[in-house]
Amino acid sequence: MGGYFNGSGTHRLYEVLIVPRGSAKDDAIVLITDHPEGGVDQGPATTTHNDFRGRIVDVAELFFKDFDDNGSVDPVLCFYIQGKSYPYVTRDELLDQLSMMRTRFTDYKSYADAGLKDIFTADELKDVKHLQATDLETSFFEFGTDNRFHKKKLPLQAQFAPVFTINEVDYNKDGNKDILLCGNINHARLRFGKCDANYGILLEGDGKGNFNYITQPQSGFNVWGDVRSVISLGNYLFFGINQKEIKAYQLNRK
Ligand SMILES: [Ca+2]
Ligand SMILES: [Ca+2]
Repeated sequence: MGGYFNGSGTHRLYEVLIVPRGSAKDDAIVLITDHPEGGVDQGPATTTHNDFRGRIVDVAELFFKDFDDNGSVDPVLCFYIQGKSYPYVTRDELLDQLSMMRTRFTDYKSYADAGLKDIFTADELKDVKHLQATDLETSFFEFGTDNRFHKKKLPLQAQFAPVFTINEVDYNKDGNKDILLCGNINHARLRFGKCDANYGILLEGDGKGNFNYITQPQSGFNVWGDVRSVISLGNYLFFGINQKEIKAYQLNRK
């Protein structure tokens, strides 16, 4: 097998390893992300371009409140299209969630151009809670000498699918941290489709906060499915993938 990493689709492990960790000289490094599938997350998480990006002009917004007063919060995710904010949910989904909407939108046409203020009354929108997501890219934030984080773009391949795991590796043993991004979502709603173009994206760091994509043939990674955890044990990387066996990779000796 070619590539820096060899892996197995089963529990077998291939020989040839390395995967040194923690040996890098690095500045404080933080990757901040957030999950498109879960609406707007608070705190560190992951993000991606994916299909959401094409829908966003300015921001994605989440309005939430117990609109029908039944004890459960009703989230309404909205995207901007040509400058106007529209709910992400379809009419059917909205009616399933809020039965009071059945009389307001008796057909699809009436809902087609409806914005938030067309759906809810001013009284209902009073006290509504509001969150915004202005950037859905998986990005690198470098901690600068000014004690502030500065966003730096990652290669386009980092945006191919939602990222759920970030692991530091130093695959070429040059002392500079490299990062491995994994993720994917195969259970996205039909109108978004699958986001599964991440096969284990290895980005080589130059120690100065810049990262270059290492092609899949070069890296050897060919990880399919929804990766939700990657653990490094010694010279091995173990991949926890939804509804699949654990996959293991070893770093080839150079
Ligand atoms: Ca409710
Ligand atoms: Ca390195």
